[in-house]
Amino acid sequence: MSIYRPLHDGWTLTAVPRDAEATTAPPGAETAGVAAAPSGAGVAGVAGVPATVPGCVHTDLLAAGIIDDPYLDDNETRLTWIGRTTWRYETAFTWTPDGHERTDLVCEGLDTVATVVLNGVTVGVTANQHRSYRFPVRHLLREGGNTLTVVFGSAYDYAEERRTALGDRPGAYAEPYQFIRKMACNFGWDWGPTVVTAGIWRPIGLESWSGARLAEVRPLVTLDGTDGRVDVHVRVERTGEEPLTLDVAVAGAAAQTWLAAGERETTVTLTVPEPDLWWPRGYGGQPRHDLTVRLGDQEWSRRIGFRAVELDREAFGLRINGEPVFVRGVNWIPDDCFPNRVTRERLRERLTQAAGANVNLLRVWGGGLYESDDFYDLADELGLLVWQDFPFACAAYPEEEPFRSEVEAEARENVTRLASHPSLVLWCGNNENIEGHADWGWQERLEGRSWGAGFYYDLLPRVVAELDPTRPYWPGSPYSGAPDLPPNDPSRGTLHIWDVWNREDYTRYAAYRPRFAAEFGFQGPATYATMRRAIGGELASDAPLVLHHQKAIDGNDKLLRGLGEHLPRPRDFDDWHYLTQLNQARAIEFGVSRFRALAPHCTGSVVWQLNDCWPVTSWAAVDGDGRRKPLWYALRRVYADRLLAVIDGEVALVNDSAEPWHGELSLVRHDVSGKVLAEETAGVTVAPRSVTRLPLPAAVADPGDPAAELLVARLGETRAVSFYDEDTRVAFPEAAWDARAEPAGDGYRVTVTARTVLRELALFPDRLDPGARVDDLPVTLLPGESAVFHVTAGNLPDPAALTAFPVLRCVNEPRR
Ligand code: BMA
Repeated sequence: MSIYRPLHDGWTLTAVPRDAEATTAPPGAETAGVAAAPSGAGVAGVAGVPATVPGCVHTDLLAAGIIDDPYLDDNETRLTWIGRTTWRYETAFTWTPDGHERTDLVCEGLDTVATVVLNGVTVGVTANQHRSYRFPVRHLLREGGNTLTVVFGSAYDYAEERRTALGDRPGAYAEPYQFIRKMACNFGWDWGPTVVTAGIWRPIGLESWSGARLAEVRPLVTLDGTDGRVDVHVRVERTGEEPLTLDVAVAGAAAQTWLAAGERETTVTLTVPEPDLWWPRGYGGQPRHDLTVRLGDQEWSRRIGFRAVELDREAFGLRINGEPVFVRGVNWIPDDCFPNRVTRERLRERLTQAAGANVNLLRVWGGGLYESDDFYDLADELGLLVWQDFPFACAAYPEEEPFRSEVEAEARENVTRLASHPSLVLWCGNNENIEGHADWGWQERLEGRSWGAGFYYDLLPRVVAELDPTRPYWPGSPYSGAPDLPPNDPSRGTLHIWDVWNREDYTRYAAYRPRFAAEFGFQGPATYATMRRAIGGELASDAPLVLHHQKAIDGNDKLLRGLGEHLPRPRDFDDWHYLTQLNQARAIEFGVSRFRALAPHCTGSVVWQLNDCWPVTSWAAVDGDGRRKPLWYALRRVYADRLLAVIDGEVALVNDSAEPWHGELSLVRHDVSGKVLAEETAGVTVAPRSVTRLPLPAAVADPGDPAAELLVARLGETRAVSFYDEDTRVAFPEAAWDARAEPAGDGYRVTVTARTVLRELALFPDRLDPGARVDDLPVTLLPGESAVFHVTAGNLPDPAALTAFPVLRCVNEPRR
């Protein structure tokens, strides 16, 4: 029986003064000399701090009260020395011989430039956050007391030294993130702070074993007609040459095989007749089966799902089990700058939020990580497809050593580690590096130096083809299908749309006919409660601390410019917050509804971005404290199975469900007082998984006065209200309503009855209680109509505040 013993206790953390580094720092670090020495006295004093493992320096220093929270105010700016310091983690443990032949020190994740020392002997020197390491240490262990030390050199020193040695490479940011195999966005991004971490970020422990060990299991699952097939590739590590017996079983199928002396690898194929298939959500269930591999008393087990993946490379169309799937996706970034804090519970909450917004795919973006096993396991459970970028983003990457070997090793490890997950349907080479090389002037600056092409076009596809031919590989995003084609061509492959947000009004989305929109986004501030928690002092759009939590170039100017003629100019912070959040939601609703209406020419929409890693104004739908912004509610609407949208004189009926959508389509033109001016009805049937576009009949297409009329379209439960002109030109009456709040269930029920038209009535209960949430927002009401909001909250001292400014708002509310 192998024995695993975590080594998570008794750790301390010490800053190593620069003059003491020579003996402890890994090669490279000592030659750098570029790093500014951090304020000497402070660093020297950091010694013997209790440390959490798995964890990182920032969270340890925070827990010890040595630093202020990097996520609050502008504390970030005073903490840059952490990434430029050498850190020593140390623990002592007792050990007694356990009778096994081998004992390995297993490090599941070291961030990043690490020297691992056991009882004074260096057992490993590593520099890749994306890999795990195993060191045989039996010969170094002592009966009784042992010490384990992991010294982390400065990530900056390492990266800057490689940059000097290999020559600089262009990138979207000045930081040297492409010169170290570490989560790139840790060096700061246009939504993330610069908090360059170090630490033992994943579990570490001792594993003892004898004879043989299951070193690697790589199940490749496909369908063979209606049968499920799994090729289980097994690699063992062994100390002797006795024959080994392997037992493999899944869903009632089982096989036994032997490894003869000297053999270390084998493949067992199991066929399961007509298994229930795993489907993405919205297409069927997510049945999973325990796949077990036994070697003696060791057991490896994962839950697999039977499904097949294909990618139509021309359209960039995903087919699962032969069925084309329109991707309703979101981009995923690391959920915390300190990924060791991202627990399974937190991932469950975030992925459930994605599923709750009717999302069916997460794209794990290349500036982040290969995520944890929990992430993919939850995606399997929830039926969320996963597109995984290899971790390269927004820069030219050097292909010279040590990077070539590091990239190959991390790719091999992670392709193997994630092979069992039915949710994982695509490997992608990088984010925007092919585009950067083609379109952002990199070629001149590279002067012939390597930029990553060898990774994206050769190394990575070879690794995927060798280790996991069941999954498609795509060299990058955006990408048009061949290296010589312009990468960001809307008519081919994947497209990133960033002229909207950076320069153009969001109505420009209408000019695009993408085959697959893999990134497009629009910013909005975090929820009020999140901003209030993270930012002390005055909340004003131009307050220095508010601006510190905005990392995009000219971000706040773009937010204001983006309001265009859609919404009025804000007069104060409350307006700014409400209107820019609303505009974010509208912009994305506008884009997504158009892209969905273009199906099947368009095969997917992946909104930038689902989540945030800290409290910030960003493109996210869920903010850094996990609160849902108005965009989240908009995604839920616009990604619903059934979407009704009025687009350019047509009604688009999108039915992305397995059942036909039929009923009576009602189209009513009103004036802003609610009076019916024209009415049309038509019986419609929209076939499953299809889009029907009907021209608006003239009576409802052409308003008498575009500034004073609106159109209500309805089919069954689905209703859409649209105006004939932008809100800033509509002659809205001043909003009037009757509202009451009463306790209900675990919170309050707020009923609002409109006396006038109420344009996008929304409730923001987090203004009163940071824990309060509302079930839906916004809703446009005509006079006489009512809306009922359910607010989940503790005890509010004054529930009536739920019915008043600034909690309850609409676009045409009375001017204060
Ligand atoms: C794309 C992404 C990210 C970035 C986002 C917003 O380029 O790939 O790098 O955060 O746009 O600018």
